Formats: sequence, structure tokens, C-alpha cells
Amino acid sequence: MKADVADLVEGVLRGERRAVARLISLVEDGGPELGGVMDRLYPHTGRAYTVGITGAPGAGKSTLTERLITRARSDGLVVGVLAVDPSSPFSGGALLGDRVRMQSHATDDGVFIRSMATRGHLGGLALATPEAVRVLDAAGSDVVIVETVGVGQAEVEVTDACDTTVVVLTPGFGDHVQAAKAGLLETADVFVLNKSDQQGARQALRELRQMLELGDGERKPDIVQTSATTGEGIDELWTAIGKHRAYQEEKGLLEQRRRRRIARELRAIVAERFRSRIDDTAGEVFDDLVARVQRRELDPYAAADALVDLLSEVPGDRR
Ligand SMILES: Nc1nc2c(ncn2[C@@H]2O[C@H](COP(=O)(O)OP(=O)(O)OP(=O)(O)O)[C@@H](O)[C@H]2O)c(=O)[nH]1
Ligand SMILES: [Mg+2]
Repeated sequence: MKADVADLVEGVLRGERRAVARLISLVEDGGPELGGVMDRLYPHTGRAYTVGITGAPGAGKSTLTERLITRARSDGLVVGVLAVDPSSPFSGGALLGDRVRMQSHATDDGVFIRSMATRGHLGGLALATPEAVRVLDAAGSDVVIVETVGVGQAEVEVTDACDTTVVVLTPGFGDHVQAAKAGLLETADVFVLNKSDQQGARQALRELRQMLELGDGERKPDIVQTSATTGEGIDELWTAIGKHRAYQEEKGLLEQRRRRRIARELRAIVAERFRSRIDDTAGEVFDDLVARVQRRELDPYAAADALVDLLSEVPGDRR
């Protein structure tokens, strides 16, 4: 490992915010310098409880996050925040507003706020997100909040990486129906009906309750009404998150959930390894196999078997 990366890891372990920022940028870029980071970092992770906050653009996720930071800080907890934008190849930009909005925590050493987009990481956000969360974890966070924009598959992947998933809805027209379509009803551990100060809140709450009645999950997610701009309902949201955590811990579900997550991550890493090895080490063989399949000399499965055998012989590398 390069000396400067080793220094960065040491800085992260001391909770230095500059080091946290730089290491998360490295994760985002997915550069070769990352090699050897996780083996140093990983033993220092596993302490943080992770909370995913997702919902449609403008639903109030950042405003809620800001409030939750303040709430957590009042308990003396160290908080990490990762704002992930699956739709953008750039961090900054749209998320810059979030950083500005969270300026009130800018000088607080107990708060780390970073944003991340897809950029260079070959495994995409599904691999980059858990790595970035581990950086915040290793830096000493008790709680890591992951904010994701949108209500699609990529977001579900990101929030899957969390211990408690909070889905933010608004009284807006058909918002909750869209969430149902996107499969968010199944992924939500806690629902927030934000902007409860706005018209239609009561109607939306009723419809959401009805929708959840139809669900067959073992545990019905709590619904919390908030008005993030005034801070109303934030204590209730914090309590609901704590309740879900306690429920999972009592039933051994948290360990199960984390194990599933690790299994998924390992699969993704292996798949990504194989993909990149095709390009890096077996390009010619690959082209040749494609040609032979096209000439009907081999069927695609036989070709894939040959490729897997060949790729398995390549000595291990770290990305
Ligand atoms: N009336 C009202 N406005 C709110 C509330 N919460 C947030 N807003 C406003 O809604 C707008 C969007 O809030 P954000 O917190 O940036 O929403 P977001 O979900 O993080 O947005 P993106 O990250 O762009 O998807 C801002 O103008 C907020 O001030 C609320 O409870 N009531
Ligand atoms: Mg936001």
C-alpha cells in the first residue's frame, strides 16, 4: 500500500475530517490506490448503526437528516452522513445545496458529511456505498445516515445497505402510490410522511395506512408524521428508528440482515472481479470464444465454462 493511503487510513481512524473526505473520494473514484485500504479499515468497523433515508426528489430528506443530526448530537452521538446520488455521475452539483444547508454542523467535530455519486467505481454504488459507509464507521460514527434521491432500483440497492430504512413520502399527489409501485413499501422499516403541514396530509396518511394493511410483513412499519422545516415529529422519528433497531436486535434480525448484506456484497465483488478480469487478462481469449460461439463450434455455456476456468487461474488481486 502506498504510504499516503496508509496515512489517510490512520487519519480516518483518528477521526480527522479531511482524511475522511479524501478517502471517500478515493472510494468514489474506485482508483487503484484503494488496494489495501479495506484490510486496514475493516477491523475498525461494525460499530455504527446505519440508517437509510430515501424518497422522491425534494421530499425533504436533507432537511430531515439535518434535524436527525441535531437530535443525535444532543445524545452525544457521533454522526456520519453520506448523501448518495445514483442518477448523477458527479458529486457536488445538486448536492452542494445539501452541504450548504448542513452548514450548521460544519464546525462540529462530531459530524462527518460527505456526498458521493457513481463516478469511477466499477462495482457502481452497490459496492461503493458500503465502502464509504465503512470509512464513516471507522472514523468513529455511532450512527451513519445514508441519504439517497429517488425511488428506483438503484436506491433500493443503496438503502438495502442500511440497518433501518426510512422512506420519506409527502402529501403530494400520488406520491405514496408511486412508492408502492417502486417496491418501496416492502423495503421500508419506517415511513415518514413529511410536509405534514401541507394540504392533503391527512388523506395521504389514511391511504398509506390502508396500503400497509394489505401488506403481509411480520412487522408493520411505523408511520411518523413530520414537518422537517419546523422540526415537528423529529423526536417521534428518532424514537421509531430506535424502536426498529431494538426490535431487530431482540429477535436476532439485525445479525441476519447484516449477514445477508455481506453475502450480497461478496457476490457483487466476485462478479465484478470476473468482469474486470475478462477485460484485463483475457481480452483475446474472450474475443476468440465469442467468434467460436458465432461459428457454432461452441455453445455459449461451454464458452462461459472455459472462460470461468481460465479466469480462476489468474492470481488474486485487489481490484
Ligand atoms: N412545507 C414544508 N417544506 C419542507 C418540509 N421539509 C422540507 N421542506 C422543503 O422542501 C424543499 C426540499 O427539501 P430537501 O430537504 O432539500 O429535500 P430532499 O429530499 O433532500 O431533496 P433532494 O435531495 O433534492 O431529493 C426545501 O425547500 C425544504 O425547505 C416540510 O416539512 N414542510
Ligand atoms: Mg437532499
